[in-house]
Amino acid sequence: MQNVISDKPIYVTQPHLPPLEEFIPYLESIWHSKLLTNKGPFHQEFEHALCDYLGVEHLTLFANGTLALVTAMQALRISGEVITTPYSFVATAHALLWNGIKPVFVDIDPKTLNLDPAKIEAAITPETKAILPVHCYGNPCDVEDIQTIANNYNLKVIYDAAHAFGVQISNRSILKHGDLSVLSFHATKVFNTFEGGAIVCPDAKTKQHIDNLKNFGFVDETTVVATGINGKMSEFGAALGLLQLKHIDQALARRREIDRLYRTRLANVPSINCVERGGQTRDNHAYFPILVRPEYPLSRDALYSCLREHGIYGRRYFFPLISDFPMYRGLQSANRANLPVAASIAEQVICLPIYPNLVESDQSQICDFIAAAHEENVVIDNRKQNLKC
Ligand code: T4K
Repeated sequence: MQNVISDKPIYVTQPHLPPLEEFIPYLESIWHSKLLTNKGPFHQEFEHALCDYLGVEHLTLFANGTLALVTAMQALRISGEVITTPYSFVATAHALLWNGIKPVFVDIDPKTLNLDPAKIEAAITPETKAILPVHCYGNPCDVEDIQTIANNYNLKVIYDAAHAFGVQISNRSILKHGDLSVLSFHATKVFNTFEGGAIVCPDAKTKQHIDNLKNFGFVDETTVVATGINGKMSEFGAALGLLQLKHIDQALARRREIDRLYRTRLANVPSINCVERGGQTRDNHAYFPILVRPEYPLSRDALYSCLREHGIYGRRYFFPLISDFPMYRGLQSANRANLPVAASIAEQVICLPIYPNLVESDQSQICDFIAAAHEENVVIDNRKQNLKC
């Protein structure tokens, strides 16, 4: 384990970009028209193209996923309490606080790592107005059970689908579930527009309302009907998105190969579990999370550090839990005793590098490295902390 795997760092992800020369004509068009933002031609074209690609009827583009989440709550006039998962990126719950909404954390299912529907009902109070589940890593939530609970208690469901670009269940877009679904097109996502996001809406009226909200609440030149925000995607982002759509299938195919190789190579490493896919009929392989079980000779953090020392920058998505951050810690639902599954998974997870340009020999060595840590005489102290690799 003395060898450095790669002479350059391997990060958890690397943005997928089209050939630069293909983007130049789009830039020339923007420079020529001088239309930079505010629903320009690329914005309109990208919305249509994206609806076609994703198999949804209506969506509205945003500058990023976080603004889209904040606006989704505004659009449905959510207040009071919202049930959500602690096992996500912090933006999920921050979107609630920005709206003055109290997050109520509910534990996750040990298999899907998404909000556990069996635990939702116990957290519902008269103040509960909505459920905000996350399709974590692109793995589908239990959408049927969640909808049944929402129907029974008259709750809205807003999916944080930041990881779920292109995912389908039963050959249908997962984004069609719930009242709204929110996407992220951040640089680190499967599909990127540098920064970007979108809200998938059920009908034209909702889309129009959100279109107004993301433009300060203007409905015409002189009329403002709501306390809107500036959430608009620029023409630059929309143009890049249009071009990215031409390459996305190839990128997803490469991700599928990487996912398959990891699963094959890590299958026989004791105490390393690859998180199972969730039965989606179309996957996006957005992340490759492994769980480092307690029986593995190194602690999760020791393996994580050791990988870093060898230039492999996996990430512990999602550690710490959102509920452990200072602004959430004081909530009753943030008590770890309430969230045993999420707390345990957060202590075990490492997301390994996955992106279309990941070189097979590098990936192979990452797998060898993880296997070797198990097989070779790795020197550790009793608490598995001080690894010499
Ligand atoms: N909901 C969920 C469930 C989310 O996961 C997210 C975002 C959101 C909502 C909010 O959506 P946005 O408002 O972001 O659209 C990253 C991303 O910043 C964040 O978008 C993402 N989730 C989260 C899971 O991961 P960091 O702090 O881990 O990113 P960073 O900058 O450390 O990047 C990771 C690695 O990627 C770097 O080590 C190198 C590589 N990288 C990154 C960037 C930004 C590049 O090679 N080039 C780049 O430009 O949060």
